[in-house]
Amino acid sequence: MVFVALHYIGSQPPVVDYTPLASNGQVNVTMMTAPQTTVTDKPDWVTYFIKDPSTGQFVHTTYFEVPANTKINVTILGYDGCTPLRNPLWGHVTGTIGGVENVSYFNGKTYSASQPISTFNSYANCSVQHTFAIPGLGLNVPVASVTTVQENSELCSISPCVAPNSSEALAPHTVVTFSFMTPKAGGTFRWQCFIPCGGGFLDGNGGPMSTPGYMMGQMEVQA
Ligand SMILES: [Cu+2]
Repeated sequence: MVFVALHYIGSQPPVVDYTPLASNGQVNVTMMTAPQTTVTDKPDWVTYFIKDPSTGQFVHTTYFEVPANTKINVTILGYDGCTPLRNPLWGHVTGTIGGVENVSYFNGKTYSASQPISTFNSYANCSVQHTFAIPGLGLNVPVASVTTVQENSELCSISPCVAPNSSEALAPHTVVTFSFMTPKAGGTFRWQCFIPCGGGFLDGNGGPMSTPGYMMGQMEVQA
């Protein structure tokens, strides 16, 4: 039996602690992107959620903790629709093991086979929804989106998108997986989305883009 605590530090979002679950030098971390945040008082903001491995529930936070010198296997359930990147540079996968992310597309009925992708052209195609980037580690992962107009019009409307006893999990989405190594020394690493996805804010950079718990957060590395 492993107890995983959610740490609360002041008014910060809670920290989902994956450290006790690491074994054989690796640990699995699961996140979700969502087109809205119906569990908060900002229901129209786009957001990330992180899965609490002890309850299986998605917590509204972007703060998580992992051990140092460990392979982090990340799964992002990408439930939001596409938005073009402002800088094509952010369409490149960097800092992951193998230089790729693996993407499976769920069109509402079936999952496609997972395929490795290293570069997205979000201007040419509806292909990216948000990014997961840790600048301090050189990590940049464009989160693939579903690609068709129809899929983008059938997105999940209640977040988190896999609420129990809900049909939301059947909404079109992607499953993005990738791995990276945490550094040998501990520390706090800020991460963020580089898509200006704050709809309704100046340049798209306000609101969820600049508020911890939505499109930016922290990875605490425990030495
Ligand atoms: Cu974003």
